[in-house]
Amino acid sequence: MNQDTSFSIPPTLPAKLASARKLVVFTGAGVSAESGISTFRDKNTGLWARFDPQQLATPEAFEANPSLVWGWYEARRRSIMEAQPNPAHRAIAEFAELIPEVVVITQNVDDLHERAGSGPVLHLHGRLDQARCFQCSRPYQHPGPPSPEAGTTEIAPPACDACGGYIRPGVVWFGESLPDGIWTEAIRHVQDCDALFSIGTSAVVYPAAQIPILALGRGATVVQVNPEPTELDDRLSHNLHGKAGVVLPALLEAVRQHQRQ
Ligand code: BJW
Ligand code: ZN
Repeated sequence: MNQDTSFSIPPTLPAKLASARKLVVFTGAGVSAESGISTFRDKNTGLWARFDPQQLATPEAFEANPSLVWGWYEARRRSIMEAQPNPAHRAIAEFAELIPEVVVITQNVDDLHERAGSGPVLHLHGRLDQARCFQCSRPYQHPGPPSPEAGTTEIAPPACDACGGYIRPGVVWFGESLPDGIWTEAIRHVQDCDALFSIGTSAVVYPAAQIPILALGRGATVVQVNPEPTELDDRLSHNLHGKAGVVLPALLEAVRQHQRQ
Protein backbone atom coordinates (compact mmCIF):
# COMPACT_ATOMS: atom_id res chain seq x y z
CA MET A 1 0.00 0.00 0.00
CA ASN A 2 1.19 3.52 -0.72
CA GLN A 3 1.69 4.91 2.76
CA ASP A 4 1.47 8.50 1.52
CA THR A 5 -2.14 8.08 0.54
CA SER A 6 -3.39 5.46 2.99
CA PHE A 7 -4.82 7.96 5.45
CA SER A 8 -8.33 9.27 5.48
CA ILE A 9 -9.58 12.08 7.68
CA PRO A 10 -12.42 10.84 9.92
CA PRO A 11 -15.59 12.82 9.05
CA THR A 12 -16.09 14.12 12.62
CA LEU A 13 -12.48 15.30 13.08
CA PRO A 14 -12.56 18.68 11.26
CA ALA A 15 -15.51 19.85 13.39
CA LYS A 16 -13.75 18.80 16.62
CA LEU A 17 -10.60 20.67 15.60
CA ALA A 18 -12.50 23.70 14.34
CA SER A 19 -14.07 24.14 17.77
CA ALA A 20 -10.81 23.63 19.70
CA ARG A 21 -9.72 26.53 21.89
CA LYS A 22 -6.16 25.36 22.36
CA LEU A 23 -4.12 22.99 20.19
CA VAL A 24 -0.78 21.49 21.24
CA VAL A 25 1.38 20.21 18.38
CA PHE A 26 3.90 17.66 19.67
CA THR A 27 6.59 16.82 17.11
CA GLY A 28 9.56 14.52 16.61
CA ALA A 29 12.22 13.91 13.99
CA GLY A 30 9.70 12.67 11.40
CA VAL A 31 8.30 16.19 10.91
CA SER A 32 11.71 17.31 9.61
CA ALA A 33 12.41 14.15 7.57
CA GLU A 34 10.95 15.67 4.41
CA SER A 35 13.33 18.62 4.87
CA GLY A 36 16.21 16.15 4.50
CA ILE A 37 17.10 15.84 8.20
CA SER A 38 17.71 12.26 9.38
CA THR A 39 15.45 10.69 12.00
CA PHE A 40 17.03 8.67 14.81
CA ARG A 41 15.42 5.23 14.67
CA ASP A 42 14.72 4.54 10.99
CA LYS A 43 16.17 1.05 10.40
CA ASN A 44 18.26 2.16 7.39
CA THR A 45 18.66 5.93 7.37
CA GLY A 46 18.24 6.78 11.09
CA LEU A 47 21.18 8.31 12.95
CA TRP A 48 21.17 5.47 15.49
CA ALA A 49 21.42 2.92 12.65
CA ARG A 50 24.72 4.50 11.62
CA PHE A 51 26.13 5.89 14.89
CA ASP A 52 26.22 4.58 18.46
CA PRO A 53 24.24 6.92 20.77
CA GLN A 54 26.39 5.82 23.73
CA GLN A 55 29.46 7.23 21.94
CA LEU A 56 27.82 10.51 20.88
CA ALA A 57 24.72 11.46 22.85
CA THR A 58 25.68 11.18 26.52
CA PRO A 59 27.70 13.47 28.84
CA GLU A 60 30.11 10.55 29.37
CA ALA A 61 30.75 10.35 25.61
CA PHE A 62 31.58 14.08 25.48
CA GLU A 63 33.98 13.76 28.42
CA ALA A 64 35.67 10.73 26.79
CA ASN A 65 36.08 12.30 23.32
CA PRO A 66 34.93 15.93 23.04
CA SER A 67 36.32 16.40 19.51
CA LEU A 68 34.48 13.36 18.13
CA VAL A 69 31.19 14.55 19.63
CA TRP A 70 31.64 18.24 18.67
CA GLY A 71 32.60 17.34 15.07
CA TRP A 72 29.53 15.10 14.70
CA TYR A 73 27.16 17.78 16.02
CA GLU A 74 28.78 20.46 13.84
CA ALA A 75 27.96 18.31 10.78
CA ARG A 76 24.36 18.08 11.98
CA ARG A 77 24.25 21.85 12.63
CA ARG A 78 25.27 22.37 9.01
CA SER A 79 22.58 20.04 7.66
CA ILE A 80 19.97 21.98 9.69
CA MET A 81 21.27 25.35 8.41
CA GLU A 82 21.02 24.07 4.83
CA ALA A 83 17.50 22.64 5.31
CA GLN A 84 14.22 24.48 4.68
CA PRO A 85 10.84 24.10 6.43
CA ASN A 86 8.57 21.66 4.58
CA PRO A 87 4.76 21.70 3.99
CA ALA A 88 4.20 20.07 7.42
CA HIS A 89 6.04 22.86 9.30
CA ARG A 90 4.12 25.45 7.26
CA ALA A 91 0.71 23.82 7.81
CA ILE A 92 1.38 23.61 11.57
CA ALA A 93 2.16 27.35 11.63
CA GLU A 94 -1.04 28.07 9.65
CA PHE A 95 -3.23 26.27 12.21
CA ALA A 96 -2.75 29.43 14.32
CA GLU A 97 -5.10 31.20 11.83
CA LEU A 98 -7.87 28.70 12.65
CA ILE A 99 -7.50 27.91 16.37
CA PRO A 100 -7.16 30.66 19.03
CA GLU A 101 -4.09 29.20 20.77
CA VAL A 102 -1.51 26.87 19.19
CA VAL A 103 1.61 25.77 21.09
CA VAL A 104 4.35 23.66 19.50
CA ILE A 105 6.23 21.28 21.80
CA THR A 106 9.07 19.70 19.85
CA GLN A 107 11.72 17.11 20.61
CA ASN A 108 13.68 18.41 17.62
CA VAL A 109 16.88 20.39 17.98
CA ASP A 110 16.37 22.21 14.65
CA ASP A 111 14.66 25.59 14.24
CA LEU A 112 12.39 24.69 11.30
CA HIS A 113 9.14 25.33 13.22
CA GLU A 114 10.34 28.86 14.03
CA ARG A 115 11.45 29.45 10.45
CA ALA A 116 8.01 28.32 9.23
CA GLY A 117 6.40 30.98 11.45
CA SER A 118 5.26 28.96 14.51
CA GLY A 119 5.40 30.44 17.98
CA PRO A 120 5.66 29.71 20.84
CA VAL A 121 7.90 26.67 20.30
CA LEU A 122 9.12 24.71 23.35
CA HIS A 123 12.26 22.63 22.67
CA LEU A 124 12.24 19.70 25.11
CA HIS A 125 15.65 18.44 23.93
CA GLY A 126 17.34 21.80 23.34
CA ARG A 127 18.53 23.50 20.17
CA LEU A 128 21.66 22.74 18.23
CA ASP A 129 22.36 26.43 17.60
CA GLN A 130 22.30 27.26 21.34
CA ALA A 131 25.59 25.84 22.58
CA ARG A 132 26.86 26.44 26.12
CA CYS A 133 29.82 25.68 28.38
CA PHE A 134 30.00 22.05 29.61
CA GLN A 135 31.36 23.31 32.96
CA CYS A 136 29.69 26.63 33.84
CA SER A 137 26.73 26.58 31.36
CA ARG A 138 27.54 30.07 30.02
CA PRO A 139 25.78 30.48 26.62
CA TYR A 140 28.05 30.42 23.57
CA GLN A 141 27.40 32.25 20.30
CA HIS A 142 28.59 30.33 17.26
CA PRO A 143 30.76 32.78 15.25
CA GLY A 144 29.39 31.46 11.94
CA PRO A 145 28.49 28.32 10.02
CA PRO A 146 30.34 25.06 10.75
CA SER A 147 33.64 24.51 8.96
CA PRO A 148 33.36 22.59 5.67
CA GLU A 149 35.32 19.69 7.17
CA ALA A 150 32.62 19.00 9.78
CA GLY A 151 31.45 15.42 9.33
CA THR A 152 34.70 14.24 7.82
CA THR A 153 36.94 14.68 10.85
CA GLU A 154 36.97 15.32 14.59
CA ILE A 155 36.84 19.03 15.56
CA ALA A 156 38.02 20.37 18.93
CA PRO A 157 35.25 22.27 20.73
CA PRO A 158 35.86 25.98 21.41
CA ALA A 159 36.84 27.08 24.93
CA CYS A 160 34.53 29.02 27.25
CA ASP A 161 35.45 32.73 27.68
CA ALA A 162 34.50 32.60 31.35
CA CYS A 163 36.11 29.40 32.66
CA GLY A 164 38.08 27.84 29.80
CA GLY A 165 35.88 24.71 29.83
CA TYR A 166 34.75 22.99 26.65
CA ILE A 167 31.72 24.33 24.78
CA ARG A 168 29.11 21.60 24.30
CA PRO A 169 26.15 21.31 21.87
CA GLY A 170 22.92 22.83 23.19
CA VAL A 171 21.03 19.53 23.24
CA VAL A 172 19.71 17.16 25.93
CA TRP A 173 21.66 13.91 26.05
CA PHE A 174 20.48 10.61 27.51
CA GLY A 175 20.48 10.74 31.30
CA GLU A 176 20.24 14.54 31.40
CA SER A 177 17.33 16.60 32.70
CA LEU A 178 15.23 18.63 30.31
CA PRO A 179 15.99 22.40 30.18
CA ASP A 180 14.95 24.34 33.30
CA GLY A 181 11.27 25.12 33.34
CA ILE A 182 10.54 23.81 29.83
CA TRP A 183 9.07 20.49 30.97
CA THR A 184 6.82 22.23 33.54
CA GLU A 185 5.66 24.72 30.94
CA ALA A 186 4.99 21.94 28.41
CA ILE A 187 2.89 19.98 30.92
CA ARG A 188 0.94 23.13 31.80
CA HIS A 189 -0.01 23.58 28.13
CA VAL A 190 -0.96 19.91 27.68
CA GLN A 191 -3.19 19.99 30.76
CA ASP A 192 -4.97 22.95 29.29
CA CYS A 193 -5.42 21.80 25.66
CA ASP A 194 -8.48 20.33 24.00
CA ALA A 195 -6.65 18.92 20.95
CA LEU A 196 -3.14 17.51 20.47
CA PHE A 197 -1.29 16.33 17.36
CA SER A 198 1.56 13.83 17.83
CA ILE A 199 3.56 14.05 14.62
CA GLY A 200 6.62 12.13 13.44
CA THR A 201 7.72 10.64 16.73
CA SER A 202 8.28 7.01 17.70
CA ALA A 203 7.20 8.03 21.24
CA VAL A 204 9.82 5.91 22.96
CA VAL A 205 11.94 8.57 24.66
CA TYR A 206 10.85 9.67 28.14
CA PRO A 207 9.65 11.90 29.67
CA ALA A 208 8.61 13.44 26.28
CA ALA A 209 6.58 10.34 25.31
CA GLN A 210 4.21 11.01 28.22
CA ILE A 211 2.84 14.09 26.47
CA PRO A 212 0.22 12.43 24.20
CA ILE A 213 -0.77 10.09 27.08
CA LEU A 214 -1.33 13.06 29.39
CA ALA A 215 -3.48 14.75 26.72
CA LEU A 216 -5.56 11.56 26.36
CA GLY A 217 -5.97 11.45 30.13
CA ARG A 218 -7.47 14.92 30.16
CA GLY A 219 -9.94 14.00 27.41
CA ALA A 220 -8.33 15.96 24.56
CA THR A 221 -8.78 14.91 20.92
CA VAL A 222 -5.40 13.29 20.13
CA VAL A 223 -4.39 12.79 16.49
CA GLN A 224 -1.25 10.89 15.49
CA VAL A 225 0.45 11.48 12.11
CA ASN A 226 3.05 8.89 11.16
CA PRO A 227 3.60 6.56 8.18
CA GLU A 228 4.67 3.76 10.55
CA PRO A 229 3.04 2.16 13.59
CA THR A 230 4.14 3.50 17.00
CA GLU A 231 3.74 2.69 20.69
CA LEU A 232 0.68 4.94 20.73
CA ASP A 233 -1.39 3.24 17.99
CA ASP A 234 -3.49 1.09 20.30
CA ARG A 235 -4.37 3.98 22.58
CA LEU A 236 -5.48 6.53 19.96
CA SER A 237 -8.67 6.72 17.98
CA HIS A 238 -7.24 9.07 15.33
CA ASN A 239 -4.23 7.54 13.56
CA LEU A 240 -3.45 9.21 10.24
CA HIS A 241 -0.94 6.90 8.55
CA GLY A 242 0.98 9.04 6.10
CA LYS A 243 3.82 11.50 5.74
CA ALA A 244 3.51 14.70 7.74
CA GLY A 245 4.09 16.85 4.65
CA VAL A 246 1.05 15.28 2.98
CA VAL A 247 -1.30 14.74 5.95
CA LEU A 248 -0.93 18.12 7.70
CA PRO A 249 -1.82 20.30 4.67
CA ALA A 250 -4.85 18.02 4.02
CA LEU A 251 -5.97 18.28 7.65
CA LEU A 252 -5.51 22.06 7.61
CA GLU A 253 -7.62 22.32 4.47
CA ALA A 254 -10.35 20.08 5.96
CA VAL A 255 -10.62 22.31 9.05
CA ARG A 256 -10.63 25.45 6.86
CA GLN A 257 -13.45 24.02 4.75
CA HIS A 258 -15.46 23.15 7.85
CA GLN A 259 -15.08 26.70 9.18
CA ARG A 260 -16.23 28.15 5.84
CA GLN A 261 -19.49 26.11 5.93
C1 BJW B 1 7.64 10.37 9.87
C2 BJW B 1 8.11 10.71 8.61
C3 BJW B 1 7.35 11.64 7.88
C4 BJW B 1 9.51 9.33 9.47
N1 BJW B 1 6.23 12.12 8.41
N2 BJW B 1 6.52 10.87 10.37
C5 BJW B 1 11.42 5.70 31.46
C6 BJW B 1 11.51 4.43 30.90
C7 BJW B 1 12.67 4.03 30.21
C8 BJW B 1 13.75 4.90 30.07
C9 BJW B 1 13.65 6.16 30.62
C10 BJW B 1 12.51 6.56 31.30
N3 BJW B 1 12.68 7.84 31.72
C11 BJW B 1 13.89 8.27 31.29
C12 BJW B 1 14.51 7.27 30.63
C13 BJW B 1 15.87 7.35 29.99
C14 BJW B 1 15.87 8.03 28.64
C15 BJW B 1 14.91 7.29 27.70
O1 BJW B 1 13.80 7.67 27.46
N4 BJW B 1 15.37 6.19 27.13
C16 BJW B 1 14.53 5.39 26.21
C17 BJW B 1 15.10 5.52 24.79
C18 BJW B 1 14.50 3.98 26.70
N5 BJW B 1 15.50 9.43 28.78
C19 BJW B 1 16.37 10.37 29.14
O2 BJW B 1 17.51 10.08 29.45
C20 BJW B 1 15.87 11.80 29.19
N6 BJW B 1 16.20 12.44 30.42
C21 BJW B 1 15.53 12.19 31.57
O3 BJW B 1 14.62 11.37 31.59
O4 BJW B 1 15.90 12.96 32.64
C22 BJW B 1 15.13 12.87 33.88
C23 BJW B 1 13.87 13.73 33.87
C24 BJW B 1 12.65 13.14 34.20
C25 BJW B 1 11.47 13.92 34.23
C26 BJW B 1 11.53 15.27 33.92
C27 BJW B 1 12.75 15.85 33.60
C28 BJW B 1 13.92 15.05 33.56
C29 BJW B 1 16.58 12.63 28.13
C30 BJW B 1 16.28 12.17 26.76
C31 BJW B 1 17.12 12.94 25.74
C32 BJW B 1 16.91 12.41 24.34
N7 BJW B 1 17.93 12.91 23.51
C33 BJW B 1 17.86 12.63 22.08
C34 BJW B 1 19.14 13.18 21.44
C35 BJW B 1 19.10 14.71 21.42
C36 BJW B 1 20.38 15.27 20.92
C37 BJW B 1 20.61 14.97 19.48
O5 BJW B 1 19.84 15.46 18.61
O6 BJW B 1 21.56 14.24 19.21
O7 BJW B 1 16.70 13.26 21.52
S1 BJW B 1 17.63 10.91 21.68
C38 BJW B 1 16.63 11.21 20.26
O8 BJW B 1 15.33 10.62 20.49
C39 BJW B 1 16.42 12.73 20.20
C40 BJW B 1 14.95 12.82 19.88
O9 BJW B 1 14.44 14.09 20.24
C41 BJW B 1 14.37 11.67 20.65
C42 BJW B 1 13.03 11.21 20.17
O10 BJW B 1 13.13 10.69 18.87
P1 BJW B 1 11.97 10.93 17.79
O11 BJW B 1 11.87 12.37 17.50
O12 BJW B 1 10.74 10.23 18.22
O13 BJW B 1 12.61 10.28 16.49
P2 BJW B 1 12.58 8.73 16.01
O14 BJW B 1 13.64 8.57 15.00
O15 BJW B 1 12.58 7.80 17.17
O16 BJW B 1 11.15 8.58 15.33
C43 BJW B 1 10.85 9.27 14.13
C44 BJW B 1 9.41 8.93 13.73
O17 BJW B 1 9.08 9.69 12.58
C45 BJW B 1 9.20 7.45 13.37
O18 BJW B 1 8.06 6.96 14.06
C46 BJW B 1 8.95 7.48 11.85
O19 BJW B 1 8.04 6.48 11.42
C47 BJW B 1 8.36 8.85 11.69
N8 BJW B 1 8.53 9.43 10.35
N9 BJW B 1 9.27 10.01 8.34
C48 BJW B 1 5.84 11.69 9.63
N10 BJW B 1 7.74 12.02 6.60
ZN1 ZN C 1 32.48 28.03 31.26
